Amino acid sequence: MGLFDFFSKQKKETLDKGLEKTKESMFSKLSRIVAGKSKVDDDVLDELEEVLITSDVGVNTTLKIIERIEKRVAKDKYVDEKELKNILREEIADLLTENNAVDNEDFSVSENVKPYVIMVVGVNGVGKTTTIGKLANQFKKAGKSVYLGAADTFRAAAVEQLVIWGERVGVPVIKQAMGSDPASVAFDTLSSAKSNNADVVIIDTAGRLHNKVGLMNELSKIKKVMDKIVPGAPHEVLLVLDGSTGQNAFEQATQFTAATDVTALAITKLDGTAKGGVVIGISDQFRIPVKYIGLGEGIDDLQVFRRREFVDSLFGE
Ligand SMILES: Nc1nc2c(ncn2[C@@H]2O[C@H](COP(=O)(O)OP(=O)(O)O)[C@@H](O)[C@H]2O)c(=O)[nH]1
Ligand SMILES: [Mg+2]
Repeated sequence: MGLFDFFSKQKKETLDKGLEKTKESMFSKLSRIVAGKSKVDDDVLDELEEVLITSDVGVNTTLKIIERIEKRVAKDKYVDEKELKNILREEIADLLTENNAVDNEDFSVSENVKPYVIMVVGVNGVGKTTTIGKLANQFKKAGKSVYLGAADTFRAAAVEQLVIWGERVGVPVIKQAMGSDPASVAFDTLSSAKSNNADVVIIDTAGRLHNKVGLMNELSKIKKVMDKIVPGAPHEVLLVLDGSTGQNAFEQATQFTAATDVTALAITKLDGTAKGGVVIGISDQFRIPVKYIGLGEGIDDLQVFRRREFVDSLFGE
């Protein structure tokens, strides 16, 4: 069982509320295609395919889902809207869980690895700093001592924002002047964390994807420096993706995972978007696990992604 692994009512409410728009959009489309029909025929399947694709599930994952449904309704063609919803829910849940029977947990911070280092990457504006603040809060609440490193030195506002999160959560933020070497900030952060016997370090970075080689070099340099101070660091490289950008998030996941060794994904801003289906596609298409989902700007609006819970919330009771 993970550190923060209790699924409270409040968490479920946050999840349900966050997925509301995706749900509404998906189900109004679904209702339309099955209205007045009692049979899942080729037309219904074609339209279902369109619903899933326009809900940002992605073409490959959609085709897999349709194939499963085709097989399933082959012998039992007469279904109503409620049954179709149920079939869809079950097939999506099964698809997402079949390769990976064990559901996600929080980052397992081992007592033997000190400090446990998480490097956070992703393009500007996706929610890296916010996710770091929320994560730091979760670790702190679990009794861990946390250090944050402001290695997004590209913009002054980025450093400032992390400092504000540090104050809010009550954890130290190691920073340097804007424009300084990110690897040097990472060095300082890991050194301080180590000498203070901290449990967790989270490093913010700048993600400038316009220059892939430059980004790759910068991230490798930061990693190399970390490994010198804490052998094996970073223990996790968390790629943050903005779920509200739909297929763009897919694209970014493809590019970043090619540029650096990403170990986990976080998909943010699922509240306020109808593109939440992207989580289904990304979770199916990438072998790297979606660990966290962002469901709002608040400090508690970050949850461990659990596939079954997610699908259940999306499809209601
Ligand atoms: N609604 C919503 N907004 C978010 C979420 N995560 C981040 N944001 C907002 O997205 C904007 C950019 O976030 P930030 O952490 O600065 O992104 P960064 O540039 O990647 O560090 C900020 O206004 C955040 O409040 C989320 O899960 N939901
Ligand atoms: Mg930032």
